[in-house]
Amino acid sequence: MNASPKEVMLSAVTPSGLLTLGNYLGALKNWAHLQNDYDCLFFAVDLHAITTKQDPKELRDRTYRALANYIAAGVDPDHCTLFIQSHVPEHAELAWILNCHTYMGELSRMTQYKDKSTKEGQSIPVGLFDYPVLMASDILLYQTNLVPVGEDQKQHLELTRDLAIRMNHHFDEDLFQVPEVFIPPVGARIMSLQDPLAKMSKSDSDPHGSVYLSDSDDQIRKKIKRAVTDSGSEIIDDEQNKPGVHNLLTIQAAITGKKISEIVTSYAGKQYGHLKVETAELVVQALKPIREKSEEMLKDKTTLDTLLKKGAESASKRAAKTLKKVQDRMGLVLKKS
Ligand code: ATP
Ligand code: LTN
Repeated sequence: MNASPKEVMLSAVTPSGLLTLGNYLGALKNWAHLQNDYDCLFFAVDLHAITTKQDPKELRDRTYRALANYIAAGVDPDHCTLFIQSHVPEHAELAWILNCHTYMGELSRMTQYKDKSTKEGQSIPVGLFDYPVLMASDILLYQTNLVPVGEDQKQHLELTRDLAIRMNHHFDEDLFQVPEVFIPPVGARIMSLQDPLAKMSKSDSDPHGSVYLSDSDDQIRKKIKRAVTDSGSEIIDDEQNKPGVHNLLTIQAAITGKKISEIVTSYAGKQYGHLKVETAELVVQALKPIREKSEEMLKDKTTLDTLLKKGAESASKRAAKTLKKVQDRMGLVLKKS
């Protein structure tokens, strides 16, 4: 008897900057953890990256770097499909179709769009507004069951689910799998080291707010030592009144798997300085192997290129199947093979 096929898990990071500790704890670490139980697809969303201004050389380098980071963080390229979004043109094609079923009102309500468009001023690219539709396409093309992401992506996932349900209603219930979101219980929202009320983000203009996966041990130590903490000196977990301390405790909990309460107890009678030094050492130990393996892979991109070619071919076959089904149900005439 055949074992039943594994459910599909899919996720992606935008190569719009160097990946951060937030990307690792909120996303990559969980991908590696969950990958054995699922049929996995992980990719770098370069078409999402260009919704904000990108330097062409940096975009290319960061796209490779993101994929090297995935593998270095534990994603197994022999068991997962790894690829670059723009290598699979079906993503942009299905996005167009989904556009025709998405309402301006729903996209206007997206928090990420509202935040980013404030920064962009008058010249807001249409692509930035449409970003969540391309993301829905990424997910629905593969009949995805589970999408592991950080807290900030929850709203985009809700839109993806709404679109799947809407399209299934119009064109028959089995058109799209309605995906579930997986948000890690700890680490889903790592905050900036300089502003513990703002999310740590790879496109933050202040490099001191984020620990990058490419930072040296010393850079990591310095950034965490300079982290903004709160008034007082007692180490307690109080997100409202001590968001800086809460952030450091969360980072420790996400790395070690320990409960925050357990970590707090171990700091009884100690100062913020202890918390910072020990958090820094945990981060250094967690990121060192990832940085070293990534640099090794990036020295010669031949292996990565071979792997990405194989990944794109396999992803394309799967994506084409869904796209054809959608086109056919909608009444588009299929090209004869
Ligand atoms: P940008 O600053 O370019 O918007 P970002 O750093 O927010 O980027 P994304 O590419 O948007 O990163 O996110 C990739 C994945 O990492 C998503 O699953 C997202 O939820 C997760 N993630 C991003 N930032 C954090 C964070 N600070 N804490 C936890 N998870 C995060
Ligand atoms: N918008 C996501 C990146 C992303 C994604 C996806 C995540 C694009 N397509 C599909 C999961 C599944 C972000 O994290 N900024």
